[in-house]
Amino acid sequence: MERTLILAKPDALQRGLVGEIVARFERRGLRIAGLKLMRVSTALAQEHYKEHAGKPFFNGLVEYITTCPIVAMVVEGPGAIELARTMIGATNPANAAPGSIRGDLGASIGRNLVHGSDSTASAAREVSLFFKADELLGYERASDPWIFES
Ligand code: DAT
Ligand code: MG
Repeated sequence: MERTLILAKPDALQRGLVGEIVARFERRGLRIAGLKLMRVSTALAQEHYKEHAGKPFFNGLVEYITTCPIVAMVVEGPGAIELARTMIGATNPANAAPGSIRGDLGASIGRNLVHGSDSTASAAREVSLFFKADELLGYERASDPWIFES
């Protein structure tokens, strides 16, 4: 079982695509463990994207992610980190496979709609940056209609 951080970024909210994005993860069979509308502070944006500090696009990236609320979500399931990355598609929508979120809905690398953690270590780090432990909820196994066997 893995958990990964998904962000519907400001362009997803501006374009009214949050429902579409959440629905894709639900339909694929990943479970929502946390979900909230929030503003990203400059400090949180810089920490979240710190691997990119110093790159030419860093300041624009931080500025953009802080301009408008985002929807932050934690989804869980077996292999959730890689599965979510595949569903999101390549960073540049021009290279993203049709059927992926960026490949179906995105057109620009700076407005590529969604973030997904890229490794076990980054998922753990990013989930804890965006969610407190008590904001992440489990499910009752006995009445669980989830598609994966336990
Ligand atoms: P990903 O979001 O696929 O994990 P990343 O971690 O390499 O991609 O970069 C984080 C974000 O930074 C990415 O979603 C969009 C932006 N970005 C990356 N490379 C860029 C570039 N060359 N020009 C503009 N924005 C870029
Ligand atoms: Mg990344």
